Amino acid sequence: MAPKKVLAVVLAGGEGKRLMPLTADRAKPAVPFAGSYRLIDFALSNLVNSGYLQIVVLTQYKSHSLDRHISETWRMSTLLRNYIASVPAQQRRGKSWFLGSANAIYQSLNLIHDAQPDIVVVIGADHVYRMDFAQMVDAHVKSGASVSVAAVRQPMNLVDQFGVIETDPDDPGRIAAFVEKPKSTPGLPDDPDSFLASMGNYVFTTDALLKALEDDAARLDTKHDMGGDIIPYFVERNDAAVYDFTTNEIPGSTDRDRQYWRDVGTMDSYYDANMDLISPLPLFNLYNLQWPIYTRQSVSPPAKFVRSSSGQSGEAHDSIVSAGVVVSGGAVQSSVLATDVFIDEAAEVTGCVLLDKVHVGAGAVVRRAIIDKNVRIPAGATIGVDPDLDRRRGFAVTDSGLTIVSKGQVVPPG
Ligand code: ADQ
Repeated sequence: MAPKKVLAVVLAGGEGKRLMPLTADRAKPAVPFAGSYRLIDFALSNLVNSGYLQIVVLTQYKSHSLDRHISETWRMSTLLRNYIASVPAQQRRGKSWFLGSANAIYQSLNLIHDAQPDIVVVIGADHVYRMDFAQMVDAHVKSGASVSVAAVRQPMNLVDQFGVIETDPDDPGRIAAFVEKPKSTPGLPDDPDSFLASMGNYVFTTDALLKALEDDAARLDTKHDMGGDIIPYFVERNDAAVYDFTTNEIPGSTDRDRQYWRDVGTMDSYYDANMDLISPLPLFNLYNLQWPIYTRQSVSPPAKFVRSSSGQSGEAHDSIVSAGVVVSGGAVQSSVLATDVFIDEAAEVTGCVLLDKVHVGAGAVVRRAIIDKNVRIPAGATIGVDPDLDRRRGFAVTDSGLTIVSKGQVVPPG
């Protein structure tokens, strides 16, 4: 098979409402994850490791920290026409911002016309996984369809959060029906508690994508959404193939690790995905250097664990601890600490995700909480111990009892 010229389009302009308050001030793909990464690093690492080096990232909503991260971290040589370019909404087709994910691509068609690819790979920017898109592109070309949709099984309780794929029993590689975020769906024949979810990753034959976007733009009854409008457009024409994520091979990965895929769309799933990394045999392995996940290297000094002035030792167990962290006489358990976090003496941090530069004062107790960047927790304060008290102090508390303190929130002492 002759190699195909591929342009990758990363959709990074969504608001990420369900990740509030972490997305109050930043785009969802820029949300920090696993200590030193941003969510978008997983999508971009997958593309680069797949050998796809012409990548445009379509940004819009509160995109400053995302644009900065891309330009500082993902600088690439323009030699050989390799690039990762962050492209903000520019109103190239009239006076509206991106109306939906399909409209984001429609407004950016100049990028496709410039690159003249055979194939356009379109992916989201807010999932944690490893995937070799070159294998999906090969399968797409073999399928003869105009679009291929990557698919993975998900538990039935999440059905209203995903595009649901029904395959054709006579031709299991074809999509017979596709419904975006239905209230319910029949389970799979061999597993009634699961359904087949779209991963929001698509491979298109370029001409077919261009025609679908033009047709969509001319319609009135559309939300200009990839999952809601463009994929159903191809399914109605019996022209959509499914790509089974579980067949994707990753060098250096165990079966468990290579089948890991998490949509970190809500605070609870964001928290759980962080926790998946810290068990002794983690569900997702950040240490597979045959398929590295790239990110910005911090200039902070190495982490250290020291005795406080009163002689109490600083320690961390079953935790990820990033550069610049100082644990000075406090105890950290089952937590993810981002860069430059400081834990003072006799403080207890258990089951937490602390983002950059969080300061936990002496004797403070923080449990099952996500603490956003720069928050200072005063000496003796408690967070995550009494959910009603947390709510009264203006912190978000999820149904599962997870407390979130957002950027700029002041934690009262005591
Ligand atoms: P969602 O993630 O809920 O479902 P959406 O909110 O459209 O769909 O986000 C998809 C991607 O597009 C995200 O990376 C987002 O940042 C981006 N995006 C959203 N609106 C945008 C806009 N106006 N401009 C630019 N980018 C935008 C999708 C699919 C489902 C699938 C799930 C998998 O629609 O079918 O099951 O992803 O998580």
